[in-house]
Amino acid sequence: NGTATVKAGIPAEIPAIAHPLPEDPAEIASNINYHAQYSPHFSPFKFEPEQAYYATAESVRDQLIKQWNETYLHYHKVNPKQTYYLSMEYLQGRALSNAVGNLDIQNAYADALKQLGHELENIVEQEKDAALGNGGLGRLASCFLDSMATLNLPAWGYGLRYRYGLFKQLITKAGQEEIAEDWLEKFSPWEVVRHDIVFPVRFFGHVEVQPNGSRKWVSGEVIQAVAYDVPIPGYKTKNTNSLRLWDAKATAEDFDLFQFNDGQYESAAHLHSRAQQICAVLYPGDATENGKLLRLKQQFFLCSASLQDIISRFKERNNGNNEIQWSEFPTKVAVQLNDTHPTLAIPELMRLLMDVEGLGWDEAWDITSRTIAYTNHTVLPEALEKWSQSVMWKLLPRHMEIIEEIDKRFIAMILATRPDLENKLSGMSILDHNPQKAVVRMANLCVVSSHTVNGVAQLHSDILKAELFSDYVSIWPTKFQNKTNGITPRRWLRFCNPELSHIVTKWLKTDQWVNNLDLLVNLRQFADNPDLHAEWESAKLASKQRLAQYILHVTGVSIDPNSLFDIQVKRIHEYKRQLLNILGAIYRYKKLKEMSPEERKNTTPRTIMIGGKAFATYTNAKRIVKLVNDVGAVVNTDPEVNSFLKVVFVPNYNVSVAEVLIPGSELSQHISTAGMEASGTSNMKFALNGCLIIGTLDGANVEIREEIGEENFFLFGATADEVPRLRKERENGMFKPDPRFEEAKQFVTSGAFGTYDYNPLLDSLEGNSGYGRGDYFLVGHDFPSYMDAQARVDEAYKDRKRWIKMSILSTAGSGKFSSDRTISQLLVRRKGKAKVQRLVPPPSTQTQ
Ligand code: B1H
Repeated sequence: NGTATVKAGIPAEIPAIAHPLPEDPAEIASNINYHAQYSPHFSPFKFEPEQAYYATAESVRDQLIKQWNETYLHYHKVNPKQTYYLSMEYLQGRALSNAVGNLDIQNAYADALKQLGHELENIVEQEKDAALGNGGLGRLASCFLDSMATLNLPAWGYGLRYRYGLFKQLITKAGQEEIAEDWLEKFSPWEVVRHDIVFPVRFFGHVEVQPNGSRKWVSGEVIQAVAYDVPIPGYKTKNTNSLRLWDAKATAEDFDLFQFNDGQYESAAHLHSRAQQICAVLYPGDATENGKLLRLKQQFFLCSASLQDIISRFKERNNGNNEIQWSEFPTKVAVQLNDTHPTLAIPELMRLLMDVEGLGWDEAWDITSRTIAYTNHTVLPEALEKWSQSVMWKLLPRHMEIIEEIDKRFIAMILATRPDLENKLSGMSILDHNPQKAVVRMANLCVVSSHTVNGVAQLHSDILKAELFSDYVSIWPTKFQNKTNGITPRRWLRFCNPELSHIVTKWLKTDQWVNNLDLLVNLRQFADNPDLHAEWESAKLASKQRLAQYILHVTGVSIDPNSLFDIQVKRIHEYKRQLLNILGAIYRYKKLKEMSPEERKNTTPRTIMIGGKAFATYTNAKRIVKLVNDVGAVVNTDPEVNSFLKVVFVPNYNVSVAEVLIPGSELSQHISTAGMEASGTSNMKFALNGCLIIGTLDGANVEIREEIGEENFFLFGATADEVPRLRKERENGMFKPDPRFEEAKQFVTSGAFGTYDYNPLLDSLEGNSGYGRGDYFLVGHDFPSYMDAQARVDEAYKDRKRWIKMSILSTAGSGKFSSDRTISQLLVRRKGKAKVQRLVPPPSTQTQ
C-alpha cells in the first residue's frame, strides 16, 4: 500500500506505476502525433521541427506527470521530512534532452521521431534554455534538483517565474549588447499552472496591535502568488520532484471597472501593472532606489509565498488529531537558503508562526532556527547584501520589528555570556547601528538564525571561518561547515558527451558510474593502455569537430580541430581575470609575429575561446568583452599567424552552449585571484570531460588538483594567504612588473587592435590602491607565472601520450565532484540533525 516501511524510518518504495513507460516507437509516434493535432498551439497539418518539438515535449510530459503525481501522493501518505531549496536563480537549460535521458526513453523517442521524419538531436535544439539565473549559483541549484530527485529525496525547489530571464548577449562593433530573452515567447511545455495554489503576499502597510497584545500587519498592497510547477525527474527512478516557480498577479477585484469606464485605463489596472513588475526580469538594475525596492520585493515575494505553501502542506500532513504539533515542524521541514537572497524567509517564518498561528516568540524562534540553514557563496564585499533600514521599514514594517528583536536578543546574549566579544559587536550585530549606514546585514541575520552555515569549497569555508564569520565561530563552533559543490554527472557527462560516456562504460564494464561517480577512479588502471588512448583521442576529436562546426555557425570563424582547444567560459568579472587570459593571448600573438616561419612551426597551435556575459552596468567587464573581440578580429585574419593562433569570443554563453563547449575542450582556464572564487563549478565539468586545467589555488581548484594529482594540473599564481601582502606591496610602490606584462599592455595601447580607448581598462592594472583599482586582482603579479604555466601546457601537448594520460586521469579523479555527493552531505548525513528520510534506497544500491 506504499506506506509499509522497509527499514526503521525509511518508507517503502513508491507504488508500482499503473502505466509503465512506453517502449514501442510506433505507440510513441502516435502519441506525438496526437499532441501535434489536438494541442491547440499551432495550425494543424504543420509538423516542422518547431511543432515536432512541442508535440514531443508534451508527449514526454505526459509520462512525467504520471510519476510526478504518484510521487506527490506517496510523500503525502508517508509524510517524511521534506527539504525546500529557496533560490532566486535556477539555470535549468533544456528540459527535453534531460527528461528523455533521465527516464531512459531516449532511444524509443529517437526511433519514434525517425518514423515521423525527424531526428531527436535536431528536435531538442528547438528548445530555448530556461535561463532564470546568472551563473554558477543558479546552475548549482539546478544540479542539486537533479541530484535530489535521483537520490529519491523528498525535496522541492522554490523560485520565481521570471518573464524574461538572463538577457541574450549580442556582439556588435560596440561590444556586448543586451536584449530581453523571451523564453516564454510561445509557451513552456514543462510548466503546469496550479490555479488552486495561490497565496496573498503583502507589501508596505503598517502594524496594528490587537486587543490581546499580538501584532498584525495590515493594509498596504496585496499581490497574489500563483504556483507554476516544473517536474524534476530523477535518473532511472520513478521519483519526480517539483520546482515550484511563483508568478505574480492581481485579482479581478483589484481592477477598477469604474475608473476604466471613465477612460482612466492605467490607474484602473494599477495593481495589475505593479504585479507584472515583480516577475518581469531576473535582477532588475539596482542602481536606482526604485530598482532596489523592486529587487527587495522579488526576494520577499519568493520567501512569503514559499513559506505559506510549506506551512499549509505541513498542516495538511500533520493534523492527525486536528491539533498541530508545531514542535514537529523542524522534523518535517528543512529550508536551505541559496545565499542571502532569500534571507527574508527568516522573519517571514517568525511572523507567520507568531502573528498568524499564534505561537510565542521563544517557540517561533526555536522552530525557525532549527528549520533554516544558509549557504554562503561569496566573500566579495559588493555581493554581501545590505538593505537600507528605511527601505525595509517602508516595505516590510512587521519584518523590521522582528529583525530588530532578533538583533536585540542576540546582543543581549553576547553581553550576558561573552563579554569578551563586546568590542566585536558593532560588526557582528544584524543591524548596523551606525546612523550614517543604517543597513540590515543579511549575512549576519542568516548566521545568527540558521542551525548550519556552509561554504562551497574547503578553501572558501576556511576563509569564512578565519575571516568573514570569524567572530561567530567561538560562539557556535560546529555551526560552520564545508560542503564542496558538485555537478550532475547526468547532464555534464552522460548526456552532453555520449562518445566519452560510452568509452567510460565500456572500460568500467558498467554504467553505474552515472549515479556513483566515485567508480570513475577505476579508469586509473587503464591510464597507459594504448587501446583506451586511441578511443579517448577519437572521442575527443569528434567533440572538437562538433564544437568547430558550432563556432563556425555562430561566429563565422573557422577553427582547426587539430589545434589545442583552450576555453574560458564564465561570467565576465575582473576577479575571474579574463583580462589575464587575453593579455596572455596578446603576448603570444606578438611573439608569433616576431618569429620566423620555421620557428612558428615548432609552436603548439592554439584556439583560445572566451565566452560569458557581463552585467549590463559593469563597464570594465564590457571593455574586456570588447577587447577579446577586437583581438580576435585582428589575429584571426592575420594570414601570417592564424594557423597557429585563433582567438574567438563565444557569444551568448549559456547552459546549452556549455554542453557543446565542454566536451570539445582540452585546456580550460580557472584563473581567479586566489581567495576570490568561492568554488567554481565549470572547473568540475571540464575536468570530468577529460579537459586539463590551468589554474590558481582558488575555490574548488584546490580539491580538484588534490583528486586528479598535481602532475596533471597546470598551477600558477599567488596563494590566498599571500594576497594581502602582495596588495600592500603594490600600494607601496614595491612592485616590479615583468617586462612581458609591460610589453603586452603596450601592444594594446599602440593601437594594434583598433582605435577603441582601452586606457580606462588598462589603468585598473596600475596606479593607486582601492577595490577595483591599483591592480587589486594582481594580474601583473601573476602574469609571469601564468605565462610559464602556459609554456608548460604547450610542451605537454606535444607529447600526445602524456597529454591523453593526463586527460584520462582528469576524468578518473573527478568522482568527488558529483552533486550527488554534495547533496548527501548536505541533506542526509548532517550530523546530529534530524535525518531526511529517503523514499527508496539510492539507485546505486538498488541495483547492486
Ligand atoms: C556565486 C554569487 C552571486 N557567488 C550575487 N555569489 C548575485 C552573488 O546578482 N547577484 O546579486 C548573483 C550571484 N554567485 C557563485 O556561486 C560563486 O562565485 C562561484 O564560485 C560558486 O561556484 C557558485 C556556486 O556556489
